[in-house]
Amino acid sequence: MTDKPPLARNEGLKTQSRYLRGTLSEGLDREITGEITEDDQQLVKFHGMYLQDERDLRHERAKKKMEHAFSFMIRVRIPGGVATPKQWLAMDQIARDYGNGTMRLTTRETFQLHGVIKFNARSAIKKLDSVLLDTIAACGDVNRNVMSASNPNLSSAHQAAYELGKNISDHLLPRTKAYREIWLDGQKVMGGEEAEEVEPIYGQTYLPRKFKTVVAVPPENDVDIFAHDLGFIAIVNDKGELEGWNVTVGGGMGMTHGNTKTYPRTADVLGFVRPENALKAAEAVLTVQRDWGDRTNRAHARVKYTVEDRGLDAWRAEVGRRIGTALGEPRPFKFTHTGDRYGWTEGENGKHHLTLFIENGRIKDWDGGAQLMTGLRKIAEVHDGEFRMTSNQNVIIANISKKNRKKIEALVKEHGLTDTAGAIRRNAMACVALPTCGLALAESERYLPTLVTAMEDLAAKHGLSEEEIVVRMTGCPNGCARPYLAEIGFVGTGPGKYNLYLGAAFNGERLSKLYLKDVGHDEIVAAIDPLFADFSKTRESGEHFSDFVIRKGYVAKTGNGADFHANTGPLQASA
Ligand code: SRM
Ligand code: SF4
Repeated sequence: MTDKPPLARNEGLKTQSRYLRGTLSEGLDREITGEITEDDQQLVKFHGMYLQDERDLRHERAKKKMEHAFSFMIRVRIPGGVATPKQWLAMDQIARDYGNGTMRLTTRETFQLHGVIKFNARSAIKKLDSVLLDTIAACGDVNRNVMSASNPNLSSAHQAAYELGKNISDHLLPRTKAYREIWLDGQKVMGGEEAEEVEPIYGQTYLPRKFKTVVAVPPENDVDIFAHDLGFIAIVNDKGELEGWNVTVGGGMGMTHGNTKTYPRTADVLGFVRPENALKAAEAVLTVQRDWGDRTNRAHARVKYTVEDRGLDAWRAEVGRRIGTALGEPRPFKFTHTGDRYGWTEGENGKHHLTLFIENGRIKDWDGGAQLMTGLRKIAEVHDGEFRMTSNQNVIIANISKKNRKKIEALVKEHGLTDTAGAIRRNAMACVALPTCGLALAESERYLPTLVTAMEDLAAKHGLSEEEIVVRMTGCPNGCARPYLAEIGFVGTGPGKYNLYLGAAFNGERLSKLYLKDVGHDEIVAAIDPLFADFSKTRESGEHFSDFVIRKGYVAKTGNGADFHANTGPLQASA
């Protein structure tokens, strides 16, 4: 008999945590330090927070023998990215009272706040609670914030996508009372520590790893469905009626440089479910992963590896068994793009929507530049619709009444908010990286705007100024801005150095391949220049840059790019 490998350390931690309590409460009260214990740092993630430190200050503080400048990053749970004006105003207030005075719209349709010191964390969460927002399960080994198609045109399919996402989010929410107990009223529920709480879906060890769910409405793939553990693709018939959902499993971005056992992977289409079975399908996929996922090695614990290990047929059979009916054959679908459509649109309900470009999702009043924080606050003060955060780090001022349109237009202009940007910039995203992300190897959010300017100069030189090219950057290989699904992707390898990836499909269905390793700014510009020149001269009509680099052999369509796994794209429905 072979010895079973031991469980990962976090498994024991979860078991002993009394449903995610650990010693968090005591740690928050410990006045001598801004830190919490290492174990509690793992547990606090399930409560939507990360303990970070300001990396720009590390050196200086170390010289003065001071502890790191610790603070929490707080991630809010907002299914489908829909927030009311009142909630926006509360977020704005919390950011200014307790955070670093800015807000971050993430790649998963929600807000993040940075710089909230431990002693202010409870006040911040209480303020969130007062507008019915919370942070539970925004991070941790659970189903995270569920994203749904953010296009506000509000067809019935878009409405159904939002409702499915919201229902999945509610249904798969941890039931522990620890969140309320620790952050809000402090009341121990039913005797608190001794209470026999049950997590009916998760059990006391929750999931092996994070789990991400999205809902898409073709032809838009704004949620980047193939990047996620679980996805639903709306199947709408010719009459505009929702017939059901194709279910996708096994997408994920994270990898580790030099470790070929880790890799990004696009999700596969598992099968089709009728609307009444969609929630059951979500629970089934999650519980299959709960039971089959690898609890011994966290680097191998995402759904994508379980799909590779067990095979799609086994997954299909087991998910069908748990739903109580076999999955149908996947239905045909077609995605055209992943980006947002900026500017004004009118919905079926006659209301207006304005999609604003927020560079890298950072909302702040820029010195001598756009006053994004103030402008959006003023809009929230008069807006009678809602805000919809997009998975491209932008925001839609949605459902604007006729009487408000002029007022909002004036505020947009006055504060330098914009629905226009160069073609590359408006298709670009960067993860946070330095100075807050503890895993960053290189700059991302603070550097990409400069690189985009250089790339747009090259585009102009080659007559490509209007060309939509998806560009994404991350400060490490974890893939938080989904760089392996960008036509041009940059992944940090060390200070000022990036791996350059090319060739992911414009519609998000195919991964990119490694083109150059460890290149800095000048080398990147030198590499892009001839590619743009050739593209400009020899592209075929309507051809996207990523299809061009494959056709011309700059990178392979299939197979590995250096440390890449050979997964070439999702299994498509046959039609
Ligand atoms: Fe991420 C870890 C930021 C979307 C894959 N991610 C982190 C942490 C928490 C760093 C850490 O563990 O200490 C980053 C905090 C930085 C900071 O200072 O704020 C972080 N991730 C982000 C955000 C804020 C990027 C952004 O600029 O918008 C996104 C927040 C999303 C949200 O609202 O929930 C964010 N992260 C993603 C995505 C994209 C997505 O989900 O669509 C991915 C790739 C998809 C995936 O999960 O495979 C992603 N983040 C990771 C990973 C790699 C996971 C893996 O399977 O290997 C890590 C590291 C980890 O989990 O060990 C990570
Ligand atoms: Fe941090 Fe890496 Fe995610 Fe960027 S990709 S936010 S550097 S973990």
